[in-house]
Amino acid sequence: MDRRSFLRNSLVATAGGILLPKMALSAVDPRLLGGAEKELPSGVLEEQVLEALPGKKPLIKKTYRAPNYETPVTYFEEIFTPNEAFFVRYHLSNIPMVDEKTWRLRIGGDAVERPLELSLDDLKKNFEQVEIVALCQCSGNRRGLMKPHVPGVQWGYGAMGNAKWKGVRLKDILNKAGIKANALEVVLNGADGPVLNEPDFVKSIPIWKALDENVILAYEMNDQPLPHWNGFPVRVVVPGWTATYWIKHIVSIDVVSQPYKGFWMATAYRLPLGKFPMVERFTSQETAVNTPITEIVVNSLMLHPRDKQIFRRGQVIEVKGLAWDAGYGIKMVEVSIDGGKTWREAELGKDYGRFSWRQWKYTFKADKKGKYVIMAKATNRIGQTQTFELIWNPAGYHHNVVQRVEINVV
Ligand SMILES: Nc1nc2c(c(=O)[nH]1)N[C@H]1C(S)=C(S)[C@@H](COP(=O)(O)O)O[C@H]1N2
Ligand SMILES: [Mo]
Repeated sequence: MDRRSFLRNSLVATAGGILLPKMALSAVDPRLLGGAEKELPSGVLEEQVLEALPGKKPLIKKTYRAPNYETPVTYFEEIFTPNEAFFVRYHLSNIPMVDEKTWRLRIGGDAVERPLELSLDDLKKNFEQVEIVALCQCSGNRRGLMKPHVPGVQWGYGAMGNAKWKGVRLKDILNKAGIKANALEVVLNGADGPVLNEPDFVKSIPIWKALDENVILAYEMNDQPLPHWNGFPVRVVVPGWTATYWIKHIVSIDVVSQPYKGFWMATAYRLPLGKFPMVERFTSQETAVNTPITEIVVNSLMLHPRDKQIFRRGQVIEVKGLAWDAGYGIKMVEVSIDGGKTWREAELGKDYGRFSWRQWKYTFKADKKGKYVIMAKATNRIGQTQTFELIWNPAGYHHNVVQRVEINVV
């Protein structure tokens, strides 16, 4: 956003302006961290508090300027993450409250035939409405578990959420504006911006991805208008790709014929080439050594049992959690109760669509006393699976190491 609108808006709603109640000054209850407490750097653990942003439930505060708040894993028992508990991630601290009446979406760029300006009413009335369930996961989810540790927000397990998104297809809007043959990328910018001279958070996606029928501009989340902190009034939803491309408070979309070279594309959100499996590539942004992050890697989260939980001999133990991938679909989740020596297939829950996470469970009777090391590993329909060894990378992305949970049967 430009400097004039920054001055106009900054008094209203910079994240820094409001004094918030601290919900707890002690460390966050480990039950909300789902085991991440074992691996987070110690300074991070001690500084963590639960704090409620306006309109939100108390979430695990990581940083306040810019606002970065993690969802306690207890909310992941529900298939749809409640809007008030959905995680919040920002790079910059000038976050204006957008008025839906004056909000406009500008479509332009050198590879567009007819630049457009749309109001929220235009979006809702003149384009087909679609709904899609999709997991929104930060590229750096679980960064705090990286060893050696890397700089950046020290997320545990909760920088993600699953929601039902309603909106219009980006492709319908681009087609209305008319795309020239030389269109290469689509540049996305939101209403938030820097406070000083940091680079504005602007992202691009390849034109072929922008024209994918699953990519939408969403104005509803779980049947409600988007919460302010999750992109009111409209955000981009790029199912299957990490949330860095899911631009909130979207105000401009430019179809361009040249690779977009801003900081958040050229420098940040990059992976070493060849380290991770990657089907959907962003070739116009690749260099000889690295690539922008694209698809979410196959992953799972065990919600039960909890680490160090104690059970009685003869008790039936339910191992359960979630599994997800970039949208190929989860084929199976295998569970081990003997530290990885043997594996059994878990039962998959209802399928809410290929971009949604999927619940799974496996029950067994604990008929021996002693320690059990429980593990869960998801595999998708194209054969991708989770790793046992961390694939370390300097920005701390794509952590999908198989979890180990230790319980005691007495
Ligand atoms: N306008 C804007 N959109 C943004 C960001 C941002 O800083 N500004 N961060 C992105 C990143 S990296 C993530 S992980 C998601 C987080 O979405 P959420 O805050 O709704 O959970 O928003 C994305 N969209
Ligand atoms: Mo992110």
